[in-house]
Amino acid sequence: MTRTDVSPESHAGVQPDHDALVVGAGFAGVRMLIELGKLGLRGRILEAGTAVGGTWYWNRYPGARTDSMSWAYCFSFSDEIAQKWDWPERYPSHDTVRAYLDFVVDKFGLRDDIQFGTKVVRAERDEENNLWRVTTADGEVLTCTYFITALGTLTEPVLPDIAGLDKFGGHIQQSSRWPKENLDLAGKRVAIIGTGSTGVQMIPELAKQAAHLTVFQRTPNFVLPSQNRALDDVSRDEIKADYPAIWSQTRNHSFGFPMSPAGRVYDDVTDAEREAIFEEKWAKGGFYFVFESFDDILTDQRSNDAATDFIRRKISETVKDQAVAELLSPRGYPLLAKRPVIGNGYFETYNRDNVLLVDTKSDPIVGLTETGLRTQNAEYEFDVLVLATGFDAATGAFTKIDIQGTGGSLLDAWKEGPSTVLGVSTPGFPNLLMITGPQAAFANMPVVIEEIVEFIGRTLASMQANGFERVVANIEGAEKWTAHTEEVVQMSLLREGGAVGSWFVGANVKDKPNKPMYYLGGAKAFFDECHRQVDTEFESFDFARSAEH
Ligand code: NA7
Repeated sequence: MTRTDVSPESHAGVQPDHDALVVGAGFAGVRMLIELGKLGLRGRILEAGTAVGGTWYWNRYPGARTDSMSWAYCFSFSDEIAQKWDWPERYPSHDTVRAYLDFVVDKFGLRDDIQFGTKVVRAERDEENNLWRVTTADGEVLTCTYFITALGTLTEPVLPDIAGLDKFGGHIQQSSRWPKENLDLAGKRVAIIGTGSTGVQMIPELAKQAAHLTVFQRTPNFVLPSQNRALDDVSRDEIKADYPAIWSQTRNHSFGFPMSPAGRVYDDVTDAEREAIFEEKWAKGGFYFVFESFDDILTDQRSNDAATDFIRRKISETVKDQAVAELLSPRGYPLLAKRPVIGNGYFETYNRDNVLLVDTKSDPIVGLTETGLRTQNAEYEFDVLVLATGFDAATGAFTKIDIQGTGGSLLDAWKEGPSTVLGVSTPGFPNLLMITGPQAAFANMPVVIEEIVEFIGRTLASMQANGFERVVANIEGAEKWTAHTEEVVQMSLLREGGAVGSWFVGANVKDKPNKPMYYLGGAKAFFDECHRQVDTEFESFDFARSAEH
């Protein structure tokens, strides 16, 4: 860490309107506003949508729900909230998550500090006055000392590079822009491109609503059953009594889940025991299959192969038509090289008479037509096309704001890939603080968000105590963190993600540098590094104060 005193002339005395402007009213923005309040700082959220929710404001497609258990998909900082809020289901739907965030906003009286319908398009650093000048799409200009991004990591959709998208005469609906008033699909022929987490959640619901559903699949995914269920009062009371243990588990788990390590590896058990363990975790549902079965799934190919064999057998048992089951069975890449997908009756949906699976690997898409889609070997007609083709992960949202730092734009700075400390700060952009910026941990997001917000809070508190006004990641710190994010990917089976187009490593977007977009060394290691930064007086950051202090 370096500490600099800035000459008096450089503190010209232009006062910012706000101590902090926060972009985005999802978990990150809301939690940040609360933290700023604790520090006595004047914060304001600028949010493009008309309500809180962040990713859950935009992703309201049929079937949208979290893949994390509700009791761990929430804030831990307020016991009152934890005790007063009742989760209706094991995995909350998008509207439940929005309701939860509304509840938090009202409980803390934050609504007046959120400016809805406000899209930020530019943020320019004024170094001389130590402020950021933030411009909205309506032309409003606001100023702040700290420009804090809470943009979400899967925000900017990627549209497929398919010929004739403009030729299609029916309706095209991108999944994360689903209309609030919903789409009436009754009696319609619907098609969907994309079988990632979004497509897998949506497909069973679309199949129920539409007259016919055609699914265009390019790469089959390892889909684990959620085993979602309603929670009754007894389970809710148990959860509420258990919160201290839940928080302790989430903070110590590699992916921020309230789970314990399996405590065993591949060689510890016989084949029959292994089968029984997989069976039990499959029945338990969701990520338990991955994180509570064997601790070497990510590092021992045999362990990974055993898990993937088991999943393929489950697909074959569930789907009646074995040709369809085979098309749905992932092969040639390890479990976790792509983010595993959690489904709700996904494979069962292919037993319906009104669902058709088209494999676009063996019969590639040629383009859209006026009435549907043509592949090399066939033509399909439909009225509505749903695009669930993914996101420009981690950096995508930053490309939509023209962020100008001391030496130029953020886009230029990240041309070869992002370089940050903990995804929080990047050299050349003083007082730009990012909550889950690129290279932050990938894990259960509310848990990661809360740690990062608390880390930013500790940084700002330390600055207040020492009279500092500027903070920025130093180049050495950013280089070190970037090298470490790459190193951990190489050390695990995640290194195979690039070959299968994983958005973890930017491989799903044309011309994007194939660099880790997240820190994949585990949430616990990430949190430890946050704490180590505090303990070393923020060794990867530089601070400056005005000479007036
Ligand atoms: P994903 O996981 O990136 O999935 C996108 C899907 O779209 C995936 O199946 C892609 O196939 C498919 N895709 C993309 N472009 C095409 C084209 N041109 N043709 C055919 N298929 C295509 O995004 P999601 O929204 O589902 O999930 C993102 C995260 O949101 C999720 O993990 C949760 O954290 C929430 P591919 O696999 O590339 O062959």
